[in-house]
Amino acid sequence: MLRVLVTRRWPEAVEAVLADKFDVTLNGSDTPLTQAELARAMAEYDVLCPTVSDCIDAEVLCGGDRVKLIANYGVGFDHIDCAEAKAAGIAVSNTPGVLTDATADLTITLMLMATRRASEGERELRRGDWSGWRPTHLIGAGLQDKVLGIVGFGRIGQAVARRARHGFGMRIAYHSSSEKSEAKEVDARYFDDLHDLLANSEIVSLHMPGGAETEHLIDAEAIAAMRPGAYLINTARGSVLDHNALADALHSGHLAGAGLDVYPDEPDVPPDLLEVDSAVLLPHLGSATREAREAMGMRALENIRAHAKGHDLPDRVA
Ligand code: 8YV
Repeated sequence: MLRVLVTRRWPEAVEAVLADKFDVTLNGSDTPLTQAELARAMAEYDVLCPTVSDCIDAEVLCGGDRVKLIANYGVGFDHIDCAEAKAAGIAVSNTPGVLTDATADLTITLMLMATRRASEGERELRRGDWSGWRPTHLIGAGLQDKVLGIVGFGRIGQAVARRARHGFGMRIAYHSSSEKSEAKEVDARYFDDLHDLLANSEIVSLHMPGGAETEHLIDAEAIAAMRPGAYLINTARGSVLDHNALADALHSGHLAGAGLDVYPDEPDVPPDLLEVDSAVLLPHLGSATREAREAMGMRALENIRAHAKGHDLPDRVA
């Protein structure tokens, strides 16, 4: 029976199915495993199931040669050194598709919270500072007819576009490496140049993968290219955005607001942003629905099953 290490607790229903089929060890602690523990696991288990809070770097991968599958619990896999895994003969899988709706819903949540100043208002109310209704109190921006610029038009970017277009009457624009046929369904305008997209959008939402290729794609220059009074939403990865530049743009008022779910060094949050009222800050909740988290576990399980039978992995990424 394959020995499987699950680095963080999964929903109980999925753990039960997994434990029925494999010899499973669950990290029951509330904290992630250390790098040394992860490295040791490479020698002690056949399958490793990490999450975004584990850094599976070259040093970890060199810890032993027993693990032959890394079945990631999540769609993004920039926390895994896939080139090194491939060189070591370790397969890597992810869980695409099953968290698309949950993440798109949270993106819309952030967009509404930022444009309607929801966090700011709730903080004011809880402090006891609300003096009652008045015509000019906490005025935000409506979404109807606004241009939503989507950077990265994959599954999640497209799901956000559908919600924004069909649910809120927004106009959609996008930037990605090539034009996508799915854009027709939402009448989306393609921008080959990222800065052109930024300059033409009132709200920008980031949906590109993390990793070296997209690191700080949204830097000070990109933020300067955004329209004065625009909003920036990030449910992709913290690494894609220069948070100092964002904090400056919020402080100066160049941007009217931002909604963030991800950060470069989680669980740390750039301190400058904590002080800005116009930043809505959530703790990486993109896939945090019962439905998505169970489906993610089942999807990881499908990959482990395929691996156990010597079949092709349904979701192989390396
Ligand atoms: C997951 C995510 O919950 O799937 C992803 O890439 O960012 C998430 O929302 C997280 O990665 C769990 O590993």
